[in-house]
Amino acid sequence: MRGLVIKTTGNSYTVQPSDGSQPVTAYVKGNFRIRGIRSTNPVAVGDYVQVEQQADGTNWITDIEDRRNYIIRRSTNLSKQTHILAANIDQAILIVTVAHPVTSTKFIDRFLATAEAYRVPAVLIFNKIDLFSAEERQTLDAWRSLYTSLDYPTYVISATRLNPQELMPLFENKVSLLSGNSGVGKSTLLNTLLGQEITRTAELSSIHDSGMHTTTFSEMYPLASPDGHGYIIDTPGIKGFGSVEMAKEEVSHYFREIFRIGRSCRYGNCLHLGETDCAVIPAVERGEIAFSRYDSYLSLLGDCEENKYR
Ligand SMILES: Nc1nc2c(ncn2[C@@H]2O[C@H](COP(=O)(O)OP(=O)(O)OP(=O)(O)O)[C@@H](O)[C@H]2O)c(=O)[nH]1
Ligand SMILES: [Mg+2]
Ligand SMILES: [Zn+2]
Repeated sequence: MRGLVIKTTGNSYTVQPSDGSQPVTAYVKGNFRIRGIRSTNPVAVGDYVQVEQQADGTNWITDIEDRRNYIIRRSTNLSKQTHILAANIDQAILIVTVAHPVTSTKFIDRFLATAEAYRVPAVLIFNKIDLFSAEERQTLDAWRSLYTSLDYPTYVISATRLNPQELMPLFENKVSLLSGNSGVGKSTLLNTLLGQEITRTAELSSIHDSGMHTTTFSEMYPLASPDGHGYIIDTPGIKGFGSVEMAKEEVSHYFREIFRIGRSCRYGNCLHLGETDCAVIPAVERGEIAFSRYDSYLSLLGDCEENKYR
């Protein structure tokens, strides 16, 4: 049968059969490898797999369908081994608050750039609007119109007063990854959407002595929607979504407007740092590119410099 992997533990997987029957526990043969990926875990949450039942009743994963996308974490900085946190993500959702606590635009832009790099559609949810002063509301409006102008879907909510049906269409029939700074209201929103207080079953276990691998057990939580089949992924590893290694030349590809305008620069490899006939800097000066976006771009570029000897 075909199914969706909704939970991984050390050596077993929970698979939700595509026909809607009860989830089953399945195992993976030790020598199972996916072409071209050196990963510490061959199967990840979000994978569509084939499961075959043996005569003794045990279920084995025999095949994995090609992934649309996946989010990885390098096991260690130096290692080429990677750990797949989740596969086939439909959208990455960032919860943002302009105050209490303030989410920096650098953090937002880093998240958006990472989502672009992984080819995962990104969505911004602005939360805690019940708390804002007039000035904070102005900031909210400015941020919202900036990101809307870049074609990112935005929502404005108050998670503590939310009727879950309001946001259900955004989550329904999709696998969503939830991210955001501490205190922005992720758990509040999650509990509302799932209709229950979820226990944090995502466990983190590291084998520090060998320095070889870190394992994250991931789980997708089903939505509390009567007929929808949406899932929300929330694991400790995914909280760090927003830090991916990029080559310097690549960074501007993940800032939509900088990429678009940068195509008019004289040099194809222009980093928009003051090169001759750069189209980006004049666009920043004219206000066509928001200064905060250019600033975030520079900050991400700076990170690449720092990491170049790693
Ligand atoms: N007034 C107000 N308070 C909110 C809102 N959403 C969340 N809160 C409160 O903000 C606090 C933090 O919310 P959490 O849901 O725990 O935040 P979190 O993102 O899960 O934080 P971490 O688990 O630390 O990452 C709690 O006291 C919530 O009740 C909102 O829309 N309005
Ligand atoms: Mg929380
Ligand atoms: Zn340029």
